[in-house]
Amino acid sequence: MNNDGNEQGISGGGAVRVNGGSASIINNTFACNRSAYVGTGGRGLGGGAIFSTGQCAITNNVFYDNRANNGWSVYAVVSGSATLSYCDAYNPGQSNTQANHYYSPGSVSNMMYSDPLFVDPGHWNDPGTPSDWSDDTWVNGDYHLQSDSPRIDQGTNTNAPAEDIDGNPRPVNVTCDMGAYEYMGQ
Ligand SMILES: [Ca+2]
Ligand SMILES: [Ca+2]
Repeated sequence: MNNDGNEQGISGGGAVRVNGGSASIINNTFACNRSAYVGTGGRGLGGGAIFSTGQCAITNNVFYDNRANNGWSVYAVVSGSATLSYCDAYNPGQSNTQANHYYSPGSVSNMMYSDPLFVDPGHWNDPGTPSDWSDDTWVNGDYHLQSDSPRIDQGTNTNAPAEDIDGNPRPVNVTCDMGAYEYMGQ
């Protein structure tokens, strides 16, 4: 799954909202999703890419430039209910910390917080009104990994889909990459 350029202004979860139950979210690329919810009393929730009230296993994903008041990448409503492993979370020009990207997760392991080096990151065009997202327009990108991407061979093979989003066999070079696209080499 490749989620880019979504906007959610109602209750959080710019790309994915898990309402209770359980979900496995594996080998996705979430880019430039935005959750702008501000609730009663101005208290915003968040989850720029994922907002969950259930049990989530979140593995081998790349989160890039997702925005929210809390949990730029993931907001877990039930404290400790998200198991995060082998993911990269990066917002250009921001302080890329676990606390900024993941609100109230459970276990967090094998995480990275640096530029995944996409071929061409998509972006929002803003006509000079940065506080208003409603007038921005989305420009598609190319989320294949560059040859020197630090996300190549950094995922886990456990439970990873046997094909990437292009239908190519995964893994290449023994170990799965993070994100929706396995790097195919030359
Ligand atoms: Ca704007
Ligand atoms: Ca690989």
